[in-house]
Amino acid sequence: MSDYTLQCFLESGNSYKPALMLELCAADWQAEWVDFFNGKHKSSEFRDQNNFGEVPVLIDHTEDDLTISQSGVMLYHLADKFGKFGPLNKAEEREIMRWILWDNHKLTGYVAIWRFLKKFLKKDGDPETEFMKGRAIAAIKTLNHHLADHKWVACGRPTIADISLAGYLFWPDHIGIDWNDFPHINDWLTRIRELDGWKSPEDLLPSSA
Ligand SMILES: N[C@@H](CCC(=O)N[C@@H](CS)C(=O)NCC(=O)O)C(=O)O
Repeated sequence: MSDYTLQCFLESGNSYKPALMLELCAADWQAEWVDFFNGKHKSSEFRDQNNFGEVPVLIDHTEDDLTISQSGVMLYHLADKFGKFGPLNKAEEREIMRWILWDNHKLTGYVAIWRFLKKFLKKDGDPETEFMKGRAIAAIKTLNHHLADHKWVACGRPTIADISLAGYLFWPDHIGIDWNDFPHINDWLTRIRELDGWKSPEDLLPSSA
């Protein structure tokens, strides 16, 4: 058995976050596909391990099958386990957490729903899609502005904050965004792609197709 099991599916940027972290840390891990589009994540069996009924879930077999939900908590756990991409002091911890919380609420929180409505539910142009798009673009502008004078988001090196924020951003075609319009995000995504061990979501996660 591998050291870690990640319950996940390809279409999920939230799954990609811990998957990329596991890969960048050269962890011994396996993906376990969740049949999200048929509602597996809402089954009582799934909710027994994650009461939120959300994907991903990480199981750490090196710690008595410790089961973790929320990608941000997984990232902190893995940073701690591998001594990589994490904070080196309390000030860095606060800064990384600030960005991960903002990501979950304002960036991923809106980009993921915008993409879901547009790409999977084919509701492009509907009022709720337009609302999500407006909120997502506002967050994207904030990130682009910050990256104008920061190579990495939270500290002077890549951290789990970068991994979290980038979760959905390698799919610009799914939302019809052109990163050339947000050049600092474009350059930052290139830097992430250049990290040793980087792989795309398609290379890491099992597809529902
Ligand atoms: N903040 C959570 C978000 C997880 C999440 O919303 N996952 C989606 C799939 S990508 C999900 O399971 N949605 C089902 C729902 O919201 O009920 C995390 O980072 O793990």
